[in-house]
Amino acid sequence: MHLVAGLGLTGLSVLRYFDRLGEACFGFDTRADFDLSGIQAEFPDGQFAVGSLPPTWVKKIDAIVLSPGIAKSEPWVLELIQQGIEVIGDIELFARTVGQPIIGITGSNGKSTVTTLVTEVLTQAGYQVGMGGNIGTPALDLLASDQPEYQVFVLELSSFQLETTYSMHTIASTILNLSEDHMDRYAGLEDYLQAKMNIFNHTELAVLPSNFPSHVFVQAPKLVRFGDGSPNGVMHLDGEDWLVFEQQKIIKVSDMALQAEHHYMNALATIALCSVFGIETSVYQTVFSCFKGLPHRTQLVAQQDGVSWINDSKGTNVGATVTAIQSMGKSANGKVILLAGGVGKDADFSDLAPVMQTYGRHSILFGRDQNLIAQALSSTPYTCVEDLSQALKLAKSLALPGDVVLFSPACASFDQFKNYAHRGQVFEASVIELLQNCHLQVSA
Ligand code: UMA
Ligand code: ADP
Repeated sequence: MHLVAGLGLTGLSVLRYFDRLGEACFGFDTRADFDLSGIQAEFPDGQFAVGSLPPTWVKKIDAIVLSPGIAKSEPWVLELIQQGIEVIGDIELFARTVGQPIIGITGSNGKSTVTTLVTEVLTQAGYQVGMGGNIGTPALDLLASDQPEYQVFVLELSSFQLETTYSMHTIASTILNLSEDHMDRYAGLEDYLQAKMNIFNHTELAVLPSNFPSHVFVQAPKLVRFGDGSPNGVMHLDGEDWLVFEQQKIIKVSDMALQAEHHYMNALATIALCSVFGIETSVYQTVFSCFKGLPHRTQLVAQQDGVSWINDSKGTNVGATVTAIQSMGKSANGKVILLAGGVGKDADFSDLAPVMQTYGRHSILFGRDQNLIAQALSSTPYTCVEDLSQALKLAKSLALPGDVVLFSPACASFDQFKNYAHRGQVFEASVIELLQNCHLQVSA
């Protein structure tokens, strides 16, 4: 019997998958306070446990379907592995089930953006596309009976999901970029990279950034690089900057709705991944000239007194926040006031200092690991505050016309918020309230 380990979104999708097949399975969550009532109502015949694994189950388990939030290195998982029990994830089950082409997307940053762009390009080109994975819809839910007959699947895959994925065949796959994340779960960058490398286990086309570590060997029938120094990049031709792919001008950079280096990289990765479908240039032009980015990714919330307030709540690691500071700093007339903090996931925050030296006016730090960020930023001006509301008031008092107040926490959110989206919503609502109140005070 299968043990479905973890009863979050993924676990639920796995339970539904086995339910559709008419296969009984055990459901288990390590959180002792996990509320089983919803799951028990949906699966009245299921057997569920929380806290610790019932010993009577162990000899009946053939395989574990492990949720991404549970590490394979947990002692109880290791014990079962030692007894010869196979550990797979929802993506492995998905890959064993579907016959349609799969495009796989991982990387430290830009995954959701590129997953969405690839989906939009293929949809615009006439394909019925199933988009899922780490982006939010568990992959197995794309196979439910109420779903359309998809012709191609586009999956955003986290390193956690790739740890338990072995046999997935992809028509095209990418590791978009590599910078530290989840160091509370991995021994180091190399360990984290090894998990991500599973995306290339069986791929027809491997898409890699030109600055991908040169010691890493990627085996694939075709390999395409994008970015600086590769033939697929931003090129100055006939007096204009163009995205060029395989010697073809795709779109003038000035015609793209999003302007910044990382947006060009995300677009190039999209073109490389979709190249296996022979997409017309006009399709890319339509998509890139319309795509204004996903919510909570460097989105303008308000402008007042020459100050722009930007929500980048999805900046959940140092690499994402460095990118956001650079792209906001380069385009601003003034300086960046950074609002950062939360759960640091054992990150090294030192890369924030040089970009704040170049582009920053002040950093305002909140949340659990604010002192770790403060240490890294000690050579630049910063203030630690209790919460977001204090951070916003201080930002308002420090900002000068032309400045950008950038909410890019470089951390996970779960010390003070439900998730990054909730954190972004609270930021946006608080900014609007603060600016409205200020306006009323001014006009009163
Ligand atoms: N947990 C336990 N014990 C359990 C099960 C879970 O303590 O038995 C904890 C985990 O440590 C984690 C939380 O519960 O803190 C959720 O874990 P989960 O594996 O149940 O997560 P799901 O609800 O299934 O959501 C997962 C992804 N979450 C994680 O990998 C932590 C979602 O990505 C993804 O959208 C969803 O599957 C569908 O595929 C979220 C995420 O934060 C957005 N991903 C990380 C990231 O992007 O950085 C990897
Ligand atoms: P992910 O799904 O990997 O978290 P997103 O597409 O949601 O990535 O973007 C999250 C944040 O990462 C953005 O707000 C931006 O600050 C940063 N980002 C996006 N694309 C890139 C890129 N190609 N390189 C570096 N940082 C990026």
